[in-house]
Formats: sequence, C-alpha cells, structure tokens
Amino acid sequence: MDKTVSIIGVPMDLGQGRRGVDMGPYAIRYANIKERIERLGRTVKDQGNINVPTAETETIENQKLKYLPEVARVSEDLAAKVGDVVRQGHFPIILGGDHSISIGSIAGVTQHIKKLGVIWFDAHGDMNTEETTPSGNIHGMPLATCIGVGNEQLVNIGGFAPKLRPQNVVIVGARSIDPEERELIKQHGITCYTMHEIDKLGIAKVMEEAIRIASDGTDGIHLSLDLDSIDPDMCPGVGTPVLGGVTYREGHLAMEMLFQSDKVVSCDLVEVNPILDEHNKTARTAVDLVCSLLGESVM
Ligand code: B3U
Ligand code: MN
Ligand code: MN
Repeated sequence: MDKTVSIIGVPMDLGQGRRGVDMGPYAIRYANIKERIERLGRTVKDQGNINVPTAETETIENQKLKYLPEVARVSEDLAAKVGDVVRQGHFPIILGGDHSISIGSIAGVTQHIKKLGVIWFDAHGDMNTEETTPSGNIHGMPLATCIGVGNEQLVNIGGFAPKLRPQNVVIVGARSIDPEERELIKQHGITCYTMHEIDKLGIAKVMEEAIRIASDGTDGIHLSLDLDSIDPDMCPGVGTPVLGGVTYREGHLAMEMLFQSDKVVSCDLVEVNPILDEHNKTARTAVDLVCSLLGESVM
C-alpha cells in the first residue's frame, strides 16, 4: 500500500440530531492525522472540506427524511470528489461528519471500483429506510441506501444503483439494532457480527471471516468506521454512545488484520463529536486506528 493518501473533510451534522459532529473533521486534523500518516512514509494530501449548509439556514421538510435535499446535494459533491481522487490512484480517507456521508463516499469509490466489499464498523445497523426509521435521521440509513434500499434520490446518488452487493457487506460491532433493521439485514443476506459474536468467537476469527466475505469476488474493501463501534471508554465523543463496544485492543487488531489483507482501498471516519468528547480522545483514537489500518504497528 504505497498510494498517496487523500484526506477529504465533510462537516456534516444534518444526518442526525445533535450539534457538534460537523466539527469532526477539524478534531481529527487537530489530532495530527496528516503528520501521523506521513510518519508511516506515505504522501498525504489534504483536499480540504466539502461545503455543507448550516442547519440554521435550512428547514426540515420531511420528518421521515430530515434535510433530504441538503444531504443529497452534499452526497453528490462528495461522490464527485472521492471519484476524482480514486481516479488519480489515491487512497481516500473521508472525515465526517455523521454517517450519512458514507452515501457519497461509497458512491465515489464505486464509480471506479465497481465490485466493492464493505466492512461497516458500527454499534448500529444503519439499515433503516424512510418507512422503518424511528428518528427520521439519515445517518441511520446509509447502509440500506448503498445496497439500493430506501429513498430513490439517495439510492441513485452518483447516477447508478445499487453500489454494493449485500453478500459482500459485513457489519462488525453492532449492539443497538432496531427490530425492522434486523429484518432488513436478514432479508438481504448481510452478514452481521454483533458484540455477542465478537465475545464468543474473538475479534481475530470475526475479522478473518469479515475480510473473506467482503473480498469474495470484489476488487477491494471499503472500511466505514463509525467511532461508536468502539467502547465509549475510548470513544466518548459520539452522538449515540452504546456500552459494551469494541475495545482498544480489539480495534487495533482488527485494523492490523485489514492492513495485512492488503484489500482496503478507502475508508470513512465518522460520528466524531468534539463537543461531547473528553480532550479530543475520540479523534485521537480514530487517528490511532487509521494508523494501524495503514500498517503502523505490523512488523
Ligand atoms: N437506529 C436509530 C439510531 C441510530 C442510528 N445510528 C445512530 N443512531 N448513530 C436510527 O435513528 O435510525
Ligand atoms: Mn453509523
Ligand atoms: Mn453508529
């Protein structure tokens, strides 16, 4: 993995209800993401931020899909930017922002890598649709969107659908899934390793299986890392912390195994909320994890 790393910030908070997650890209930059990755011998280019409207200037028109036009517009812009850097042969790291940004990031990667597997690290399923959502928050819907389920406009970001085949999608770290999401996950044949499986099988076995499933017949793996997958002791600065998450050591082993697989082509770091954080701990953990993903601690 010696590709140039491109950092793209998306200060998006319209996909959920708490303020502050728009500052995620700045918090992660403040935790020295660029310098830390450069120390691994990689060239890093910070591409700046995608423009995101401020909640105060917008109005919610649809309570089941809050800020749909705004999220759709940002997703199109992000997809174009990510497509651009992937075309240049770079490895994109997209800094959120809430998890709705993965609609655009995955639309961008799949412009060039048609057969993409995804490992979705998350306490949640992110498999809601406008019919099943309990909140109307689009950050609870991006994974459904990427497999072509849900709102037409979101599903067709980038001009094509679906982006992913469910048989190459793996959720890891889940422990807060809505009843109807559970049904959708089963119905579409997505593999889901909850904390129960991680406790029972161990993270090494889970990651071995996850990498096998996400790379089976694909040309690369996208890692979508929601920091709420990690236990709140290391990642307290997230909008919806859930007890009993992936530990620091499990998280690092997972990232190291992904590095060793040599399959990962792109990654999102999402849901870092510095207002809810303790001295930028969550952003610092995100940077530590991405450095492991890029080979920091493997000899
Ligand atoms: N599943 C719930 C809650 C939620 C999803 N993602 C986060 N929270 N971070 C929903 O609103 O869709
Ligand atoms: Mn998420
Ligand atoms: Mn989550």
